[in-house]
Amino acid sequence: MHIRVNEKVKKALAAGKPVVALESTIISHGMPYPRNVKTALEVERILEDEGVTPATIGIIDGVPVIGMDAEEIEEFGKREGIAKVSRRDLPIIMAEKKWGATTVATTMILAHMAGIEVFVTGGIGGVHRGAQETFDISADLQELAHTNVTVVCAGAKAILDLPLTLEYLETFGVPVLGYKTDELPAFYTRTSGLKVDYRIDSPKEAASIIKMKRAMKLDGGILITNPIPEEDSYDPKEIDKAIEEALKDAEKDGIKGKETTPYLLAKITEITGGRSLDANIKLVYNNAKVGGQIAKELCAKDE
Ligand code: PSU
Ligand code: MN
Repeated sequence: MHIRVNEKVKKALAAGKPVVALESTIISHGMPYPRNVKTALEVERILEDEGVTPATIGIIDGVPVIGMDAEEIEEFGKREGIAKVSRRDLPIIMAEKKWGATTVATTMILAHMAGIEVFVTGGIGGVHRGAQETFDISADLQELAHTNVTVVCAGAKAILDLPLTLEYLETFGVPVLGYKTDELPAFYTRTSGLKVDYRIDSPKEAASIIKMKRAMKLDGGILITNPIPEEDSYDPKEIDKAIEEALKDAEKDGIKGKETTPYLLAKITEITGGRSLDANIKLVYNNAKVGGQIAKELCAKDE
């Protein structure tokens, strides 16, 4: 095996105890230092409080680490030049023994290799606005189409084309579930005006769907979309304005490909004077809680 699973995670998995995977692109390309590190450690604490073992995944000197320790997370948060690693980048970064931050796609791949079924993050990548011209569709969506991991997120940011993202997921057979909502949440806001396929109202319901899919051998992920708490959510008009401005700046600066998402995230933080970052952090905490509960239900013995 080319991956390193930390002892705590190994033990929990062997004992059939709940483990939740966490990504590292959100740390090194999604949030500024030092709040990225603080957030990553707090997410782990929330999971531990739920009785769940966290496994933050990142690539260190070419080795995918399933469950980085606090020091490694700290280094991930401040080190310059860590590559953003999606599926296509993985063999290169590993062979060349580099550091790499795992996207949703790569975290799913590595979590699945380690035997982890639930993964918590903020937002997934999707079909970008203007993809009809640029073909910019995140590899996260193909990973959801093929890899058996349940991803808990707060929907997708309106930097993306949300209706096309849902169409794409439908085509590739990915169940999109709303957690206590009928609508796809739009990351900073609870609503998008778009319906999800199904609403679920408890971690138990999520677990029973995951188990049924597993029993039927229907490969691919499940997307659970959990809206940001009301009190932390952002004014939709205000955030839309910030997103429009960020998109214009990206075009002006000629930003393309894998740079697009990190650029837009940083711009939105800048434009909102950091307030979008507060919302971003809160929604990740909220997802950790729900994802932890789902992981626990999955491990619970059937009555
Ligand atoms: N969306 C967010 N925050 C993030 C990301 C997406 O709201 O941090 C990160 C995730 O790691 C995701 C990646 O997998 O960006 C998608 O990048 P791309 O669009 O280049 O596939
Ligand atoms: Mn892209």
